[in-house]
Amino acid sequence: MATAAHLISSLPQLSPDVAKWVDSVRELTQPRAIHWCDGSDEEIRELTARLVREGELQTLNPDSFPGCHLSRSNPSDVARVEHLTYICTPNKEDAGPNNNWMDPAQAHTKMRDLFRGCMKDRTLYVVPYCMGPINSPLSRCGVEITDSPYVVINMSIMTRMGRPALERIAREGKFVRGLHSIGELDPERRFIMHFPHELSIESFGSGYGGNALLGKKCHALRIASWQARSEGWLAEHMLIVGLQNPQGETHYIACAFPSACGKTNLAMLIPPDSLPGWKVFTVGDDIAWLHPGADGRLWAINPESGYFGVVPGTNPETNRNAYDMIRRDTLFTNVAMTANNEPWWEGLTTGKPAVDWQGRPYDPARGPAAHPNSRFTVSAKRNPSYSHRSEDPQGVPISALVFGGRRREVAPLVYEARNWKHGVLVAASVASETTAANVGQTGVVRRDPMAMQPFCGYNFGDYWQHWLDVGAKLSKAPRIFHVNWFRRDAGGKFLWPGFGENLRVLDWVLRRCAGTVGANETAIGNLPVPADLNLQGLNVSADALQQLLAVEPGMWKKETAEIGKYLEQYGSRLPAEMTAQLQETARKLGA
Ligand code: OXD
Ligand code: MN
Repeated sequence: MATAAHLISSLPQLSPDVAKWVDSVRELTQPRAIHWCDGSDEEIRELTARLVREGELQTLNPDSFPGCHLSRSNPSDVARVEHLTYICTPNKEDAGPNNNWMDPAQAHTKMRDLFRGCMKDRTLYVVPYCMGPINSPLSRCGVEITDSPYVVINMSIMTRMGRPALERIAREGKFVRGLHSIGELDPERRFIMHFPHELSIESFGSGYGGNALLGKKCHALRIASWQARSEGWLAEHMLIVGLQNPQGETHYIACAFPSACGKTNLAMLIPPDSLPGWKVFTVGDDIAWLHPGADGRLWAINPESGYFGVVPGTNPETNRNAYDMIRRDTLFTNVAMTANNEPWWEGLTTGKPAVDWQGRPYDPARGPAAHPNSRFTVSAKRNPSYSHRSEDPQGVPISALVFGGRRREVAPLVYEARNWKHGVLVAASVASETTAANVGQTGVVRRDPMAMQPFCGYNFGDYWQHWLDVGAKLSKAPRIFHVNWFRRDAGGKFLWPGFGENLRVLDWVLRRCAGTVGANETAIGNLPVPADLNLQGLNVSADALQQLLAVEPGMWKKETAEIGKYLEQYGSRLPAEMTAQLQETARKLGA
C-alpha cells in the first residue's frame, strides 16, 4: 500500500502535515488501499467507469444525455441532517443557541470509535481541494479523506480539486482537515462534527451532499464563517450574480435565501422578452466569501466551481439555463428514469417516469417519482450564463445584498433597509417555510437569520456583531434589501410570477444603489413607489401590486414582537445595536 511517506518522493510538494495526518487516519481506519487524487479528467473517467461496472452508478441515455450518470442514495440518506450536526467548541456559549454543541474531547472520542477500522476492504481517497480560484488570496484550501468514490467525483466538480491544491497547501501550511466515511449508512451511527478551533470536520454515516461533500456546507460555511470572523471577512449562504442593464453597465449583487427557495434559479435568471437589453451572468449559486477591499467596497468570490442543485421544478420555463446545462456531463442523484434511460423529475412537462428514485417501477401511490431533494452536480462552466469573473482572483464588487425567505404573508415583495446596521437586523430577521433540503417537517415557518441557521459555525450573537464590525469598515458598503417572491393572496394564490420577472425587482434595487429612484419610507424600511417598478408587459393587477407592497401595521407589530423574542435567546451575546434597531422599528410602527 502507498503510505504517505513513500509518496513524498513522487509528490515533492506534499506538506508534511498532510502526510502525517493521512498516515494517522490510515492507522485508524485500516483501508485496503490509498488513492491520492490528482484531479485529472482521466482519474474521474476511470473512477466513473468503475462505479458503472460495479452498479453504483447508472449510465443515462448517451444520445440525449451524453456523459450523464445517476446515483441512488440509501433511502434513509437523502438530505442534510441538522439534528445530527454539531459545533464542538471548548466553550458551549461560543457555539450558541443556533447550534447543537458537543464537548470537543467527547466528540473526538465518539468519532474515533466510529472511524476505527471503518475502511477495511475499502479504498481511502485523499482529496486535496481549493475553495475559490486557485491563485486568489481570498481562497482557502482543505483536504477531505473519504471512502466514497461518489464523494470524490462530486468534489472534482464542486471544487478545484487535485494537485494544484496540494501544492498550494504545501506553500501555505494551513488547510482544513475533513475526515469522512459513509460507515454503514446507519442513521443511528451518523454524525457531522465541526471543530472550528482545529479547522477540522469529522463526518460519519452519510453519503449525501451537504453531509459528505465536506468542501461545501461544512468547510465553506461552518468552518469558514469561524475563520472569516478571525480574519475580518464574511462566509455567507449567498448566490452571486452580475446584472447588465440596457445601458451596458454590470453590477453584482449577492443574495441569501434559505435552502430550496430558488437561489439557483435566481443566479441563472433569464430576462423576460418584455425587458429587452438585460443580461445576467452567474458567479455563484450557493456560497459567497465576502472581503472588505482596500477601496471600501465589499468584494465577493464563489468558493465553489460547480452546482449541487435541486432538480425537481427545473424546466425550460422556470430555468432554461439549468435545463440546458444538465443535459450533458451531469451527475444526477435520486431522480427517476424514463423507459428510455433519461432522467425524469416532477416539473418536467415531457416524458414520463418508468422507474422511481429508489429504482422501483414507478407507482404514483408511493409518492413523487423523483425525490423532492434530488440533485444535479455539474460544472459551473456548463452554465450558459457562466461569468468569467468567477475566476477573477480579486472577486467582484458587490452593490447590494439581498435577503429573502418563503413567506405567504407579512413580508412585502421588496424593501430596503434604512442603513447597514438596520440591514443587519433585517437579515437576522429572515424567516422561511422549511423545505425538503433538510430532514424534518416541511412548510413550517422558522427564523433563518441570513439564511445561515443551519450553517453558521458559531454563536449568532457574535456573528451579528461581526457583521456590524465589517460594515463599519466599509466606506462604500452595499445597500441591504429584503425580498419575498412567495407572497400569496387570501385564496393561497401566488401574487408575484417570480422566476425571470424577479429582474424587475432587482432593477429597482440597482436604481436605489445608483441613487436614481426615490422610495416610500415606511416603518420597516424603504419600499418602491408602485410607478417606479418596471411592470411593462407584465400582467399583475393593481390590487395584487397593492397587496405586494403593503406593510400591514398589525402584522408587523406582531412580527416585530416575535423577532424581539427570538433575539432575546442570545442574551448577553446579542449586540445592543440590534435591540436599538428593533426598538426604532417598533417606535415607527407605533408599537
Ligand atoms: C444546499 C442547501 O444544498 O442549502 O445548498 O441545502
Ligand atoms: Mn444552500
